[in-house]
Amino acid sequence: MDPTHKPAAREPAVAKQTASGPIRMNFVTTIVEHAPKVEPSPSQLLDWYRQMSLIRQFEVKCAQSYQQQKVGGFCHLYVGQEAVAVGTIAATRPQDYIITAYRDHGHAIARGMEIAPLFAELYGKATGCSHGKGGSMHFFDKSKNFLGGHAIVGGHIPLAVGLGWAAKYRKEDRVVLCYFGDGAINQGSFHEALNLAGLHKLPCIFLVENNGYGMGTHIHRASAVTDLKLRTGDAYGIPGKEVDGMDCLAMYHMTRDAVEYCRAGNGSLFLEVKTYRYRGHSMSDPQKYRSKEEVGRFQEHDPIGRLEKLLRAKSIIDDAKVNALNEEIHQEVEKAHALADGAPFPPADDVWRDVYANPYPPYLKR
Ligand SMILES: Cc1ncc(C[n+]2csc(CCOP(=O)(O)OP(=O)(O)O)c2C)c(N)n1
Ligand SMILES: [Mg+2]
Repeated sequence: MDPTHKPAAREPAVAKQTASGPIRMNFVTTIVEHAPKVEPSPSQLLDWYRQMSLIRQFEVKCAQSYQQQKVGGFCHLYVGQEAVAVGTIAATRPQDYIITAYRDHGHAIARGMEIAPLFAELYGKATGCSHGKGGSMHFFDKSKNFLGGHAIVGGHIPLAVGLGWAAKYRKEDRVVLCYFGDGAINQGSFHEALNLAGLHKLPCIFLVENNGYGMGTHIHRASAVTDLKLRTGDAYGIPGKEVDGMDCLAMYHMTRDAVEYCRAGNGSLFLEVKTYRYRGHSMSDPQKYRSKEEVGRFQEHDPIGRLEKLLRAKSIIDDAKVNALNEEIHQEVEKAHALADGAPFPPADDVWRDVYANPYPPYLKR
């Protein structure tokens, strides 16, 4: 190589023609803050605190139930990441689509799904949100535009692009919020999907919950470029931004801006959310790849603790209110669990249902 060679100067931001008209190529990785900052009300803050606490207690009960062998299949807990689902979904409208990967309990609860059908789904019961056939990784509620719960890493990202395409084609006022883990970033599906979203300026927010690990592999051992927010601007014309995923308020404000940006027809966005899972990858993870000290360092920034501190500083809650709220949530979780526990399993011939959209006659048992 010529030692006098200097790399070419970076191409300046220019207007380029795309399939859907001119866009400004975005080499800058921050997005314009479009929406005026609207501070959440005390009741909203309290509601988010409640939701995060409900997710955590739900997950703790899931872990217990799993150990009692009530849960079939895999189970990936969301403990530590609660602020991401709660803060982001709070900034959406009910018509916006939510689609996520297999660590989906928090998103389903933040979207307003009842927890009894979620427990029932984990236990394989007929009253489960997916009739007991999906399990932990396939929570789903069409009525709430919560479109899963997907087990294949990166497999749902093209589906999110399809949803964005449909919304744009039908001129519907909808935004798609698509969550995935840092492990999905190097999947081909991610790159194919983001290329199309960038090309057609689809109303999609791609949100990577970067918890530092894909199963037991640290991101630095899996990715050539670990500053994820940089990876879609130059490549696909989709600006990226980084946010503290342990801060519910930061998540809310950032998503509010992002949703406004997409709704205004500016195209897609990519959000890198720095977060951390306190539990293992799944229930059967001995966690040999990290130390207790590392987990402890993140727990010092616990998202529920941080919001609680803010609520106390604003005199919205005190010890008595915190205790009452936690007891109320505990009762709600126990009641929902008991309901699911006592529910029937699906009848055996249910195995033939929900296989095809238009059932093939021999399987059409009823
Ligand atoms: C295509 C595909 N390859 C491998 C797996 C096995 N697998 C399940 S979870 C996982 C790690 C994904 O990590 P990440 O995307 O960071 O999500 P997190 O578990 O951290 O939420 C892998 C490799 C899979 N489900 N799908
Ligand atoms: Mg991860």
